Amino acid sequence: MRSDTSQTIYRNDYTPPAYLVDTVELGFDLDPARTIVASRLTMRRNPDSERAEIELYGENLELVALRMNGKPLGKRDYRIDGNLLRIANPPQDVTLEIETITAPEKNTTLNGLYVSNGSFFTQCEAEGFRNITYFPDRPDVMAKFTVMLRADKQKYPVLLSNGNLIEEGELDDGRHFAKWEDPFKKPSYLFALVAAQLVCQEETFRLKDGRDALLQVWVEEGNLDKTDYAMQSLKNSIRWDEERFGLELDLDRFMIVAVGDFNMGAMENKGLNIFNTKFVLANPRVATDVDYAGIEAVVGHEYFHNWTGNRVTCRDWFQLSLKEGLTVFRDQEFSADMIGTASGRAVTRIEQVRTLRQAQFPEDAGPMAHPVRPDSFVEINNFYTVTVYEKGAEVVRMLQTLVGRDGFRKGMDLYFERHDGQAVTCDDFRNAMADANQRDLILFERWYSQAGTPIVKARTQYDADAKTYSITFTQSCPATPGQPKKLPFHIPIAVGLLGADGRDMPLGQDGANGSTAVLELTEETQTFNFTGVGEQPTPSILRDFSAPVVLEYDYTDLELLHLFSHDSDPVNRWEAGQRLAMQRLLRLTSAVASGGKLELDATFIDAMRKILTDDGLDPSFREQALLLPSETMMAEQMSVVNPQAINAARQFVRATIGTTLRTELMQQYLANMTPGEYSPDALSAGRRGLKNLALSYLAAAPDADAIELAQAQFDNAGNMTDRVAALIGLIHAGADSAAPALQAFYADFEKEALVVDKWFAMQAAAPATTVKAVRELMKHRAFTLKNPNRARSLIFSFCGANPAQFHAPDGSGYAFWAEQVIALDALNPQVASRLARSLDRWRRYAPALQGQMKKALQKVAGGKKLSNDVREVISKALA
Ligand code: 0A1
Ligand code: ZN
Repeated sequence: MRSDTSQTIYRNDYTPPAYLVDTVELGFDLDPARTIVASRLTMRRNPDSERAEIELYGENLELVALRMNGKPLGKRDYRIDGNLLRIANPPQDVTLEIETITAPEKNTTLNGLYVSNGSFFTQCEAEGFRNITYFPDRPDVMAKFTVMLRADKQKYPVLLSNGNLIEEGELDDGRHFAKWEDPFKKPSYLFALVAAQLVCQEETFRLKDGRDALLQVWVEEGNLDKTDYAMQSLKNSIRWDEERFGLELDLDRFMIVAVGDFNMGAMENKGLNIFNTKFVLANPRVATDVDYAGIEAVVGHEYFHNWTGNRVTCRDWFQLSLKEGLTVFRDQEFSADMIGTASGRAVTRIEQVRTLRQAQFPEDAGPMAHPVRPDSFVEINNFYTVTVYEKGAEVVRMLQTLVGRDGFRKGMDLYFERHDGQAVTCDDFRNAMADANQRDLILFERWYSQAGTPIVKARTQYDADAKTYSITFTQSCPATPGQPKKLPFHIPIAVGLLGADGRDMPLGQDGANGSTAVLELTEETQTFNFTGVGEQPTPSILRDFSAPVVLEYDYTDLELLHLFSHDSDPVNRWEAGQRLAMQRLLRLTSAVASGGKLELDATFIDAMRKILTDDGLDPSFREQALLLPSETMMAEQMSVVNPQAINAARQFVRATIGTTLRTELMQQYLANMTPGEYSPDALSAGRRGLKNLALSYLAAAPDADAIELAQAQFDNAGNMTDRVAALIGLIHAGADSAAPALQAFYADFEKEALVVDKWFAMQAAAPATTVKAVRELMKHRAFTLKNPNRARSLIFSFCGANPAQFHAPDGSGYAFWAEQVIALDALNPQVASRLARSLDRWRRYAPALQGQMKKALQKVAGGKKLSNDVREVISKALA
């Protein structure tokens, strides 16, 4: 039974719950076909509500019994309307007893209680708990949970839930039980249970206040050799939160459980984090440097939610960024601090900027554009977006820039002092920051309420006689759905001025400290003056990417080259290189389209050579500086997107770099080998990154030497990072040895699901892989749509990471996409709905492609049993 609940929900319609829940006792008799859930709720009227009605949400449940204060309720005592069960005019204090039945083995949505590889898991955010039992399933209802689990002991030896284990024992018929109690009140979306055949790595860890906590990482038996890094990351996270924010683990026990079927990355359930295996399992044989970094970030992220999300939670789902933006910011800072070095910090910042441009800016300019705090939604699961997460983190970062690092800490302290144990709003967070720092942050609210990426245009003027330099900024923001006009944003713009010698000039400007000034733009147009400027400077604007905006400034090539060589701010140094590259890539794209001659100037090549060979720079920074803007980023710069021309232009630049810098690339390849035992530390990973980028440029202009190099690396690789890089090199070079290498790779790793995912993903993204080839790969025995990681590895990778093939002029890519969205939707709407977003930007393509895309969108829209998830995305795309 899928109830029709496809109405739009508005933020302004929020009303407090009529009844609050103090305690929840849950009893589970776990059975894959028929799980019986008994719930006992103690409830009381909410003094802050006028309404006298109990409202419980329930979906896909069989209601067996309902009792209020001991008396069975009959059909006349309550109403069920779609997913809402209402009891009118109940007494002041109520004890409800509810018995329901669900069939976890039939649940392919991975939302609520489900079975993965024979074991039970739950996923309750955002509204999954209502698939387990009837409950006021909204985040502002916080209650204390006690959970009794009963299950077959042999099949499910491990029984876990939130909080502390208070009792366990045997039952009849080979069953056993475990009783768990969570001492903290929490919203239902943080509930979790696991009943499984798992083993754990565990450790006791001394907290700052002297208490000992038990830390556990639970995995399937064969994976116990892959838990070290997750455990280490967990310990680092606990220490970091104690030191940076004075926040301690509030439980005696903290568990991480890995599951192979999971819709997202991981989930911060109180004391029982459930993770996609992708973000837990690692050893050098199966995981890449990127995987290791992902594990550190996600383990940190979920752990940090314990305070930003769990102790202080969201009043309603429109406030999602309250916990997500803040927690992403915290995990970003954690990862940066773990690296330690200044340029390592900058590299993490550069990667964040890349994600914003690659994914968030396009979202903010497309049909699903929404504010960091949305005003409405049909399906909340569609709003776990890069805007809520990554732009949300940028908004928090700007607050830190405005009030300073110490001021930010004061604001956080006040936030917890005021709101611990509460469900609150984004305004509450901003007010804590403002009040702790006596700052006016009223205008700053617009970052939460207005969608779209602001455009900041800069003009500069130098007066040699007066030795003054002025920068005039003008801001605007494109219209987004439902928001035709925008008001000015409060934008912190960090600025430095470089002299001809490449050094920072001391800044004579109010508020400047040292060589970088944070200018606060709050109006549409504002001019800032610098005094005592002895020579015409080169402006370095938006240092450290101080705001998520598009900066337009007419830099000359000479100025960009100057910044690329000298800017003391590594992020802007990188940015100058990106601008140089982007100008050329766009010019070449037009040349490809018009059949013009393709040429790359020596100036650009020389600049790349200089960075590549500058041994004074960290390898990881050099890698970033040499990476070209992606095809998606290029597409965002064009008024009419031509995917094949973009691809050809970018390939031309890559091949030209590969040819003209051959000697230097080879030198760097050899100089950055990391012999000896593998270590995922930032320095070694940076060296591997630069070495493998060199390899990829060499393979972009393949000669026998390059192919031999890739083959040798593939054959001798001592870790997955090098193995994958070599294999991609062979595939992209179109080498004859690519097919046997792929075969060997599969044979070596067929038992490692996460590596098989890589095997599919590499092929899906390869330039020569056509729609037809993807359809063939779908027939492979290891392929299944039911496992989200597997579906993502092949289908999402093709639709997202292979634009030239996906946008095949005959529309075959789109027809494939429509089929897969429909097929996935029947199994798992959340996953289908993410794939449905692939055509968000369809209106920006040439008319012929647009027509094909529209047809595919309409085909999906015509689907009879479409989920709310997919329907919302598709109807917004077509609107
Ligand atoms: N809160 C989790 C993300 C998450 C969201 C929804 C999920 O299921 C629909 C699962 C996880 C996080 O931010 O890590
Ligand atoms: Zn999160």
